[in-house]
Amino acid sequence: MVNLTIDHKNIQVPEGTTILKAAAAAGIEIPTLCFLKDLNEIGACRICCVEIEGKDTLVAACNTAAEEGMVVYTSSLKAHYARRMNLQIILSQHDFRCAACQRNGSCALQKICADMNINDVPFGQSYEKKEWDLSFPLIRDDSKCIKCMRCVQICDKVQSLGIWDIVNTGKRTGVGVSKMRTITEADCALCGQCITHCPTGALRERDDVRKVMDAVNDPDKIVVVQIAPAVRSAWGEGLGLPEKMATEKRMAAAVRALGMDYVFDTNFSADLTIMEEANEFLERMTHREKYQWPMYTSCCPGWVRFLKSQYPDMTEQLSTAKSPQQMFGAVAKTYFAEKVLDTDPSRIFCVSIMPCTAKKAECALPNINDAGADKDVDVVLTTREFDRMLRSELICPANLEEEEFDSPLGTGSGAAVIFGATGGVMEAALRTAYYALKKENPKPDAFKMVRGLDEIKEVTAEIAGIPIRAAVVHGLGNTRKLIERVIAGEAEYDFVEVMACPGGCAGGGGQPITEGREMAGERGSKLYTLDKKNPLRFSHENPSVRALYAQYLEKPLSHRAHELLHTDHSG
Ligand code: HC1
Ligand code: SF4
Repeated sequence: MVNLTIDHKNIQVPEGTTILKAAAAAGIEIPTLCFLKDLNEIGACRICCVEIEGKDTLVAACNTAAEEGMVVYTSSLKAHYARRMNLQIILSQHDFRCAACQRNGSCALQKICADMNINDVPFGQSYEKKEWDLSFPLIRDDSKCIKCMRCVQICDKVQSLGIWDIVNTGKRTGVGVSKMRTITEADCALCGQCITHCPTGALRERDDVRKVMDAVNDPDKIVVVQIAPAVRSAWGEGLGLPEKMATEKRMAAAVRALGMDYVFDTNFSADLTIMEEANEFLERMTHREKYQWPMYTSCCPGWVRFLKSQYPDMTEQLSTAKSPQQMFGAVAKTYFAEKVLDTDPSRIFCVSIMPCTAKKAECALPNINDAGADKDVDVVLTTREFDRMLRSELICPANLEEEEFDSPLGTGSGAAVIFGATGGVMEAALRTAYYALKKENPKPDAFKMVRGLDEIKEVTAEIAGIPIRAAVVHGLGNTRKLIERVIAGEAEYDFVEVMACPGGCAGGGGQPITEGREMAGERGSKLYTLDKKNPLRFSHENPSVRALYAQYLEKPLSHRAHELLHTDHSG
């Protein structure tokens, strides 16, 4: 242990602890901009500079270890003025037209400048603005980049893709797509983790709010909305809504208040996915020799992009089941249009609210549209876009009464809502596989060993004498490790769930930005609570899914089900 004082407080910390952590342990918060715990502790922004008694130069608190007898001042005159000056230098290279920035209100730079009472920039301004394909779901704006390196580190160390790197030299040094590629040439999975970890507006999603409002205002369009499982665990964060107000039923009311015609639930089609995917898995197990193993889940489009670019030979190992988002679109524009509304599918405008940026690319895949209309899902909005849309349409959810989802595509089980947390798809699938093999339900929580935030979870579930070797992984770096182990023959599985984002969709790249806090665990817990409270715990018991099979699809893996609900991932 080492003893030191920070701002006159005596502190004892283990050897090797940084000044930043030591201060935090004593309740002293040193501001930072580039710091990302365990990933980016490089002192690049110099905002965390502190003064140490007896030393002429200031040090960065995030990468300087506390030493025995150190006397640290976090806001001495010298430290305070250096911090201000460093901020002003950053601002001199930053387009600070905050009023017209997507991150207005959630920008770490804006907040620190406000906290530091910065009201002038005594230097001339100069920043680069490079061309970018604005139709791509992920947008980089160099004029907002503060070269903190967070995106470089998250993409490299957590997602193992290394899409970003330092580019150019001298005064023009900045961050851009690595290896001289454009973003469309690079293998970006579109997970959006670089967006949620960017402190400013340098990275953002393509904003599709206008397209949705145009459809709402088009009298010929019937706007049908689906809400992804994980969105309900986070939408209130971006609006400052107290947790008890941010319910799924109040979200349904808010969607209606926006003028949408039908509010449905991706949980419905997550149950449908389980019916198809669990049966596909059992089918593959019956004809084991015909397939490469393991079978991988296919509902996360970031993961599917990753697999197709990094391990293209393994594409056939993906379940052919479309994601719940795409199954929903296909069902909305066939069954719902024909059997419920008796209308032409081209009148239906299908909007998804997703915690995800990769879903924007998924709905545009050429081979994903089977309902006969233009696209099965027309527009995907992230949770952040949904929150912005509510604000710009002057809707205050706190003033709305809770409302039910519409029927019939608005009913989902507890097994479906946990799709939004890492392990949830596997747990839901095992619940239904158990029923398929044993003709009776397991205890609803029988497979809870796949929950939690461990990097890779492995379990062998013995059902009706058949051992199912399952694994669950989240984060693409962890996924690469798992695949490499399988390739090397060090691990063998039958069924693997992969989610590209750490924590699963709860930590998705389209969720509200919570600077300095990883929220996936907390949001995931909310989803497990919703599962527990739901009287329906099994996908195969969803009455709306049963009706869909009885009236339209016949049975899982039927010819019609294959046409509408499966894909060969060739798009
Ligand atoms: Fe997900 Fe999924 S869980 S991929 O994270 O399979 O986005 O929430 O909607 O499609 O259900 C996302 C979440 C979501 C799909 C489902
Ligand atoms: Fe990397 Fe994901 Fe960002 Fe793409 S979206 S650059 S894969 S972190």
